Amino acid sequence: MARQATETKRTTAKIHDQTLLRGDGGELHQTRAGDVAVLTTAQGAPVADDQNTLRVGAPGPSLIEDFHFREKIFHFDHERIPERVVHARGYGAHGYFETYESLADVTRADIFQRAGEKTPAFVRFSTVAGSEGSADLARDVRGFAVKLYTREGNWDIVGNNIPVFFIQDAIKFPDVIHSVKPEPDRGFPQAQSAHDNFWDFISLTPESMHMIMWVMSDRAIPRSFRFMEGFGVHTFRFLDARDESTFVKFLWKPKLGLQSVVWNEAVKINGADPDFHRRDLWNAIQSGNFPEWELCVQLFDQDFADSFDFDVLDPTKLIPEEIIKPRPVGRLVLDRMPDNFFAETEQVAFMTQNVPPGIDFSNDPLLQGRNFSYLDTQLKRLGSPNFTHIPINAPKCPFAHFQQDGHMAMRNPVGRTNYQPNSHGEGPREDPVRGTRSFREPIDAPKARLRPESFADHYSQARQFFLSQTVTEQKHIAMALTFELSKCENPVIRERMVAHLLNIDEALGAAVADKLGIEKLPKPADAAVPPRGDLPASPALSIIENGPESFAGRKIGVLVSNGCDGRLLKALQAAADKEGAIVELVAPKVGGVTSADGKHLPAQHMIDGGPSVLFDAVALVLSAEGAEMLAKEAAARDFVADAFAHCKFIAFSAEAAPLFEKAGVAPDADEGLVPLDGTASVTGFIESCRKLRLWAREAAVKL
Ligand code: HDD
Repeated sequence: MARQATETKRTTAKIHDQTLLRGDGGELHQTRAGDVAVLTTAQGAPVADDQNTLRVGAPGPSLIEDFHFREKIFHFDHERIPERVVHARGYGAHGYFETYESLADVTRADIFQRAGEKTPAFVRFSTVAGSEGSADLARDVRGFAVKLYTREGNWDIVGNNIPVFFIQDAIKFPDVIHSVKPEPDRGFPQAQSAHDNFWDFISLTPESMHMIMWVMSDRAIPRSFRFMEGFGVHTFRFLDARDESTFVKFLWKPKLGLQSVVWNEAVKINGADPDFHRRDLWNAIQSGNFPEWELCVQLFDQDFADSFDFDVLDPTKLIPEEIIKPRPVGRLVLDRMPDNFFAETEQVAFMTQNVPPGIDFSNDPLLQGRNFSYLDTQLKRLGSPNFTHIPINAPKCPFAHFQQDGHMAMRNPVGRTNYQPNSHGEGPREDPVRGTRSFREPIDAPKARLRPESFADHYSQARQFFLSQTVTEQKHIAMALTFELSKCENPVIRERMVAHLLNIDEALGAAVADKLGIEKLPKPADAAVPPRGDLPASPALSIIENGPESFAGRKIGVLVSNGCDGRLLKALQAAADKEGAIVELVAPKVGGVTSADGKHLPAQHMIDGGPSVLFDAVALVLSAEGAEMLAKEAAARDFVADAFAHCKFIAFSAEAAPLFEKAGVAPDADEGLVPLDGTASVTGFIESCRKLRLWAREAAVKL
């Protein structure tokens, strides 16, 4: 029996005024009807029905002539581009760099010529090992890539939040990355270094030991991108107007100080909010709390390089800040989120070889290899040599060249001339004065596959890093190593790692071995050269020693219930505002609570979706019934127990006692538990929070 086709009810805008709208890249075409844009195909044809394919009867076979359907599905089928082979998961923001003072005495780089000059910037933070959809709090290095759109071309500082690297020669990069990525036969683990392949490679690669100390420290589980340092890692060169060279290392220092989470917290954050770092940056920028970093430089000459204990071209070594004090030369402010994640954050192409005149490379073999790899990878990922035509990658200064054609060419040379020299008198020419020049370094050396002997000490700086940590941080390193190695199935790998640790610090090696159930300590690993004696501790290497001066930019989660003390909450909010901290309410139900004085208080979280791991400190402002009721809920008990176990400061109204009891926390256990007995006590609580954590509690909670 023939079926009656149902005519779909739809709104078709009447077109009064056809205006052609062009996006930045000229790629968007929309016809407009008054204020209502009419849906069109990519060719610009208005669409009448976007709900049903064109078919014969209903139901019936679809017609190949349905060009709208074909175009829509064709485009959808091709939406994905290859994710970055490393640093796939990332998040970016726009901002600017402001130069503090002229550095004309050391570099002719235009960005450093004029005090107060503002240069547009785009920054992408990332994890290294995980896929694009992996969780933010993986234990991993964080990428810190900065693109500065200078008046003399784009300058990319493609750095990490760790100042050293796993390997000394770029030829080993595929190996270290293969080893950390999911194992090829089974396709797991995702975004984790805790598996045999990684530790197998590492334990066979002693040059990675310094980096391993950093990656096993809390640096690898940062609380926020906003509270991380960034490092250019390699030694670069500044060149002045006469092409005289000064060596330079680049460091980014966050204005809000350093902060990390603890591992037990990281694991829970990944479940509660896998986008924790993204959301944090988004919220901060959208609410006008623009994160800021100072760019610092460590400047030194060849004499220093010759006299320093280690080779300045070895990317597994750093120059302690106590030896060369970083000099602040400008600030980076992130103040705008991209309009579109894919167009900007995904398509941005960072390349170490993007340097403007006045900045040059050193012979660091890792940097030399990177300069090849970053251009190559963009062709694979973005699909065309014209990736510089994408607005996020295009320079913002005038540019002129004869590169033409290729896939997706958006701009080609205009006119007859597409070569030079030419006799038409057209087109751009080189400028030996303004143009990029390299440092004229005389090199007289054999062509060979060599590793400098000066790169051979793999343990001294690893030990220096370890000894520069507070006792708390040292403990976290031991716990991280134990956890990671406990996930290795092969005992040989575990023992081989312990043999390296014994060279870094005997007590560390013994503690890890004990937890791993290794009864007889292995012989310390053979070192290529005997490690130096103890190097002086460098306090700059500790996170705890370099925390914030205030609680600004941090977040307090307040567990509230119906009938709670509204005045106390108001006082807490006022004190937090004064400090520059954020308060979010966590309530038993979506929608919020009503305080004792009858006011409705909207909450940002329901208790099951707002665990205490999402906050830097917590408060419990409850009525007696509220506390009784919440004491029966696992999520509320965990809220308190976790905040306590993670050494957070906890403020509470007297009525909260039953919840404490059921959570197994004594309300007078230590000074990190702050009773709120009036509005004055609120100020004391906020002041305590400046320390971020009560580390003294850690021994008691046995994290
Ligand atoms: Fe790399 C991406 C940082 C060594 C090859 N790298 C990439 C990103 C960062 C770094 C932050 C992400 C950029 C973005 O957000 O788009 N990489 C580093 C640092 C290194 C380092 C600090 C050592 C000091 N990298 C390194 C080596 C090689 C690469 C030795 C290859 C020989 N890196 C790449 C790459 C990536 C990349 C494959 C992937 C996506 C991309 O470049 O654009 O080319």
